[in-house]
Amino acid sequence: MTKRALITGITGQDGSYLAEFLLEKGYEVHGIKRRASLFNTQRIDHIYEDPHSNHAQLKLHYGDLSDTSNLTRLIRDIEPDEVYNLGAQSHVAVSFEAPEYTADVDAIGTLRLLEAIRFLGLEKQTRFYQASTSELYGLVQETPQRETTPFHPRSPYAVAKLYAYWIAVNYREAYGMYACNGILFNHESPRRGETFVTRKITRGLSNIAMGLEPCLYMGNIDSLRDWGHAKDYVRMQWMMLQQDTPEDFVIATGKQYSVREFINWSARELGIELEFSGSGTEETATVAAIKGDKAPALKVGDVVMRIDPRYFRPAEVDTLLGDPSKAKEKLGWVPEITAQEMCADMVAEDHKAARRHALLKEHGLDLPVSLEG
Ligand code: NDP
Ligand code: GDR
Repeated sequence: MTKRALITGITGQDGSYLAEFLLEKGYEVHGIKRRASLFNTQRIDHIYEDPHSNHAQLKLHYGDLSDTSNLTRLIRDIEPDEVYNLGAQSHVAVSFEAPEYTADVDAIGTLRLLEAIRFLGLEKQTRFYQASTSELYGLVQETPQRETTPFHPRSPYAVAKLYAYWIAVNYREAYGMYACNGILFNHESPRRGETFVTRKITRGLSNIAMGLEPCLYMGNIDSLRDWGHAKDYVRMQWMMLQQDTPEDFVIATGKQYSVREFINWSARELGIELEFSGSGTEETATVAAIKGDKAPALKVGDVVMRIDPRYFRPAEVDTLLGDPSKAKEKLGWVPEITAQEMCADMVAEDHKAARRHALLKEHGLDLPVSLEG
């Protein structure tokens, strides 16, 4: 029997990798996409199948996590074996600007899905994965963070995700549903949204190297994160739903680096040595040496990074470091891609795009580069 999966957030970073993974496993994959005024399926266009074909294994449906009747109808029609709830307003800084919307989608959206499954009598049939987050630990109470570490969320996003975490646990305990939380630490890829810190750096420095952008403006570069590759992490999302009993798992690499270190790695991938000087909001990064030909627009002494307090958060999560021992012991999961390899992968893709852009510019086809942070 072909298994059916429903993915909310299929157009996002994780949704796109998970859809690829499940299609390779032979699943019929259904995804919810939002109506937008421009196409928003770039991350899944390569796996898109003509809906007129009877054999299409990937099916997209319009919908939104804020719309109860839409979600209920979709679950009724699809009767999924597995639901992966990856849809969310997922940007921590934006959640301070739009706290109510974030709560509606990230917290109540999760409840809407669980309740639809229960209301339709599918609670013993449909397995549920909740995209929980290391942001739940926020102001950390223990290092490294594991499944038993107390939570202290530090943003409207994290508070909304706390509700989602507990409502998934509650439906498991109250109704015997197979529901689990993956408590995932930061994971990135060339498909990462452009305003998350790693992608902002790899894309920004690649653009600067090719003369498309003047300077990178950053927030708190002392922040410490445990970064993995999204490809490794979606494999674990599926594994969690294949066990005999539902459980929650921390997914992390167990290694921690600063944003400043990530800037240095990215620069080195472009053949640039940086020198950091000054402190606080006066800190800058200057080009100290250049090797190779990946940064034709730069010369020694150019300032490529400055601090802009606009990117500081009202409450910051300064440090996160996960302990993935449970995932390793119970599921045999270990991440295969290191943070440095992931960074190299991201810079390679962003530099390729910047070169393409610069070439078009050279031939008079000057497309604007979005500089939104
Ligand atoms: P993205 O921001 O890349 O993707 C989010 C997805 O959710 C997009 O498909 C987006 O649609 C969709 N979405 C947003 N709002 C709604 C809505 N109102 N209704 C339906 N869909 C909506 O996130 P990631 O792929 O990085 O993350 C996936 C999930 O994992 C998220 O829930 C995130 O909070 C969580 N998470 C992520 C981590 C990470 O490091 N990446 C770590 C821990 C948890 P559109 O494309 O139209 O914007
Ligand atoms: P995070 O990721 O908040 O951890 O949430 P993000 O990449 O946005 O920030 C990581 C750290 O970098 C600092 N920082 C900056 N961040 C951004 N976006 N832009 C900047 O200019 C900048 N300068 C410094 C931040 O302050 C922060 O400390 C991500 C999201 O994917 C969530 O959905 C997910 O739940 C968590 O990871 C785990």
